[in-house]
Amino acid sequence: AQIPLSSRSLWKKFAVKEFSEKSDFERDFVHHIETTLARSMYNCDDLAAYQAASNTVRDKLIVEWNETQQFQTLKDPKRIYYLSLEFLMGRAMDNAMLNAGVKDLVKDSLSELGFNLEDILEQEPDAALGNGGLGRLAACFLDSLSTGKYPSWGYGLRYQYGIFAQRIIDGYQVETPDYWLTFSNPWEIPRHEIQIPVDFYGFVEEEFNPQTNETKKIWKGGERVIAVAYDFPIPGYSTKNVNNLRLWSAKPTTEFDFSKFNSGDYQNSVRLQQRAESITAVLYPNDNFDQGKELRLKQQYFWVAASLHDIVRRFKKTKRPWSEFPLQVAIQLNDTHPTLAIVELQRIFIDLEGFSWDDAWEIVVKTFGYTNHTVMQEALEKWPIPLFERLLPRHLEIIYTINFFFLQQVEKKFQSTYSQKELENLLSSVSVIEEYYPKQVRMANLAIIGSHRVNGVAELHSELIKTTIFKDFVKVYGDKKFTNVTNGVTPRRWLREANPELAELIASKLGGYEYLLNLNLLKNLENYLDDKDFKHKWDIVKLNNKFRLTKLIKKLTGIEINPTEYLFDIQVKRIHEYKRQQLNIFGVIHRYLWIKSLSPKERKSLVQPKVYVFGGKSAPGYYMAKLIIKLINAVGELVNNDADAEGYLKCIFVPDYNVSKAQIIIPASDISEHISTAGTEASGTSNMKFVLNGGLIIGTVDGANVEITREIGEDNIFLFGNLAENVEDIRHAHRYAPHLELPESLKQVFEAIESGKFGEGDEYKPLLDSVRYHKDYYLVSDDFDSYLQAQELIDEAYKDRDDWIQKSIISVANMGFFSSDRCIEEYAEMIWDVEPLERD
Ligand code: F58
Repeated sequence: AQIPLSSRSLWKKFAVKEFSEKSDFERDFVHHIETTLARSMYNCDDLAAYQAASNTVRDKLIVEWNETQQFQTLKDPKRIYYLSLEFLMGRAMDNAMLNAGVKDLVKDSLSELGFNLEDILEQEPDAALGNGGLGRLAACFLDSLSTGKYPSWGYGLRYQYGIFAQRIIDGYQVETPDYWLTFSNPWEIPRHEIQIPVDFYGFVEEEFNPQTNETKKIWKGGERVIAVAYDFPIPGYSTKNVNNLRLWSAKPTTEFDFSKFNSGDYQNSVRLQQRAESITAVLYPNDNFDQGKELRLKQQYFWVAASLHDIVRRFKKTKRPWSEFPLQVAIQLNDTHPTLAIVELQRIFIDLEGFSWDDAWEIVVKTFGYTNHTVMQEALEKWPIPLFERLLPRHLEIIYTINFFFLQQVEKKFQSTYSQKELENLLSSVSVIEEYYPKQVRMANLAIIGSHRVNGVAELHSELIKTTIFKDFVKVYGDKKFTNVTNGVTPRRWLREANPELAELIASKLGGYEYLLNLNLLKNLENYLDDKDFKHKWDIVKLNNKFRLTKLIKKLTGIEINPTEYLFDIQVKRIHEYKRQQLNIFGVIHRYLWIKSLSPKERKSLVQPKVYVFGGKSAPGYYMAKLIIKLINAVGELVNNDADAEGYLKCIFVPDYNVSKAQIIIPASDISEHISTAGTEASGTSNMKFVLNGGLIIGTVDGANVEITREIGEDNIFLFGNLAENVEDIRHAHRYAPHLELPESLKQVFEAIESGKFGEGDEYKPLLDSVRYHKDYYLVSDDFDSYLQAQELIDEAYKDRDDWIQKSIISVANMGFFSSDRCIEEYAEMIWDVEPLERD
């Protein structure tokens, strides 16, 4: 409804003004305390202060968010829609203040009002709607999209429970629910007026139209759920541009199943309603867990259907011809989880808008792009046909038709040059349907066929997908369809917010914070390599960050560490066999045994004191990963209490690793570990964050480590281990060696574990056996000695502190490439064909 012209001047007179002075902030803060929270100065703790402060900052965002959205509606540019089942946002408040440039103002105001900003910020729960790298990448991309002024929306799910909170009890991981919405969340705007019905199950009917002589398929859904929109404003840095992240929440329909009701089955008709809410109740903490799979597919369709409905509605409002759809809409699929969007859009065009198949399909393919995040076979999504058919009968039909036309095209292309057998093999490899028992839908194949571009997330990874899992698609399409966009991270959160002291030191040399918008400016730090005072300050910043981390460690584990004495060696990421935390902890044990073998005098002269810090969650059903966590904690228990190791070795497991802890942990590293078996880590992004914060890395020649090495120079990184190109041959050899011959170093470690030093030796048998007797799939034994050598080089290099600082500065100076702003520019140019839109 529009406001009559005669009333508009009144509206304009009272339009909300953003605060820009301390006194405005203070007035709004008190207003929120007294009205929004119904509290007073006599009844205001840190939590209430956080809520009032965040509401005040939020109000400022909302004004800009509204104006941005209105402006974009008016200009109607091409928009990017980033579909991700995960957005691992972390906290919003600090980021919002920094991006809006009001942090100092808020800090001073709060102090005048009797509060300490740092304590207030601690009150905010993390928005942890993601598992790891994939979800955090999506969050960095949103920051860069807003900062780069790209008209864009994120679409995801508003889980009531994010990734579980991890507790460590007797050394074991215990999962507890993360209910993050206990207090009202000021960073979301419920849009109760935006309610989109989503159907499941049911059947497909054919309708004959005698006029056109055509039959039409109509899907009659059997269960209806309502998608309610929640909007999260995403501020850009140093711009008034505020984009939107729309997360859907499932609600029951108000329609009632009267057949059940009338037959007296009231309880069941209510239960069906309650079932609706379960769709967005919880983020799946893993994917190798078969139970609950149907709900996961339901989540995917629920999200995709609601998002596409929204996107199509927005397009239709412009009254443009359908042929302009791909000129106005770019949809990026973050992994295969949203692949159903391809099918849903085709369904909308065919069944609801009455397009011909070919017209519809041409638009669909031009609209979508697909990002792959893994080469590991077991991680590729597949859905059993029987389940699919029950839940989404019409979509399955459409998939069959997509596949039919695609395979026909392949056959035509190869029938004259391929033998019958070769052709059959090719067809069965690229088919969307896997013909085993049960038959399955291969989502990656569908995503490739339905997109105009497929990208990997680091150079090595993008090459690997072309030569391994998707090689047959390269035969079909040539390699133009396949491209690379190396990942990046936002320097706003991962430098300025996480490491304010380093950010300020850098700003003092580069003439301000402009480098946060053009990270290549960091290169100018190389002008200060001989500046003694600068290098000294660089060193002090690192030490201060170590202090900050040891404070956190003390709070979480009770363990006290004097940071001045130790080199900090950190590995924080999801616990996975391929990421090889086991290699790291075996290395720690090796070092411990060595320290024990030395006399006190030898220790003093030979041992570089080190703290090993681990952090990360295991999927709840991942037995081996949980065993690794247990071993790390058991090693810590022994080592941290051994007088011989005092002052030389500490081993810490930081419980419940998350984004806000990462912001404290990452700036404190001297060395961080990125040691996946070569060819398994698609990119990695924490490697970039660590180096950007002045830490060096020990790593394998894997993922983005390769490009980091190219940028910063191989003198500034500690690489080790077998290369990806050799991994398959080594695995092959292992298969024919039922008992692997271990290197002497690893034998000692295994003996120590089996002797019961770290609790019941038997407990770790599966972990040791996976190396000794079960083919050592991740090449732990092959890379162990090379890993130890790299660690020795680190100890040696750390002794020359001046040279170490030099390495650190050179590394940071050359990290410009790894800004997620650069990623977004590459996507915009190569995949989306969109331009930024400046607000006037
Ligand atoms: C990660 N994938 C890659 N998946 O492992 C990492 O190398 C890369 O840097 C990052 O993506 C960003 O490209 C990842 O995090 C998941 O967590 C999936 C969540 C959903 C189920 C399957 C795993």
